[in-house]
Amino acid sequence: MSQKSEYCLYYWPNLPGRGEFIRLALEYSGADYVDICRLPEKKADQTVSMQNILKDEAIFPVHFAPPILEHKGKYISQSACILHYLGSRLNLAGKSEEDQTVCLQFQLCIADLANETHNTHHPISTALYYEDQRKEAVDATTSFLTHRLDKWLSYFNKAYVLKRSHYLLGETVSYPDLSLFQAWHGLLYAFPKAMKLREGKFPQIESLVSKLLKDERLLQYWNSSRRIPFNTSGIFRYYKELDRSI
Ligand SMILES: N[C@@H](CCC(=O)N[C@@H](CS)C(=O)NCC(=O)O)C(=O)O
Repeated sequence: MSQKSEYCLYYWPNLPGRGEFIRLALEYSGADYVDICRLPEKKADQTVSMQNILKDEAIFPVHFAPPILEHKGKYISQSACILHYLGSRLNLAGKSEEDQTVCLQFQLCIADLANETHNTHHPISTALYYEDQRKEAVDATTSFLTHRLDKWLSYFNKAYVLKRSHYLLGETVSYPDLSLFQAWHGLLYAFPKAMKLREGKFPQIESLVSKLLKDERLLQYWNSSRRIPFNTSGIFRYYKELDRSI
């Protein structure tokens, strides 16, 4: 165990990215955790320790990329898998196995949306800089906004319509609610013009977001310096040339 907190999150220190889906669940539930790469005293060293986990052949299973969660001496990666693991432990995945499966399915869809959004600014390769694929990024963004954004938002919205509730599982907040909240804000940040055109078109998502924005458990974190604002790193980035009225 790297430290004394119950959970330890390894993720890049300066971007919300996929780590934010995990942070939101940990924060909302008041879990005892440390965001290890953001510890002020050892930021650089801890990022190296994260990279060492990825290289360590003594760790099974092997891990491909952050976010990585450490709990009780074991490591877990893949954001949806981490949240599935945390969901029942943090009381954020309903009460039954069926609820847990619903949460995981929904979270995997959010992970797919995250990948597609990332592809808008990195359509050629994640190994290249944005600046090396700017032209293609405009085409990829046009296609995403034209063909995919409404399809995804309609899908998420429909789940809440069918449940007739503010929350995916009905009564209480589950981790995919928090992730959708984050994704919605990410889309508003990355594509303000396109999202403006969609104002009022996905009322259930908007109602989830406004409900959560009144929830003290979330607000304490949302307004704190622990939350990393969106920026031009990570999944949801703002680039003027990709901000299209489509
Ligand atoms: N499907 C994975 C994606 C993980 C991922 O792409 N992580 C990024 C940061 S958000 C990374 O550091 N990738 C390094 C790489 O792919 O080489 C998840 O949801 O956790």
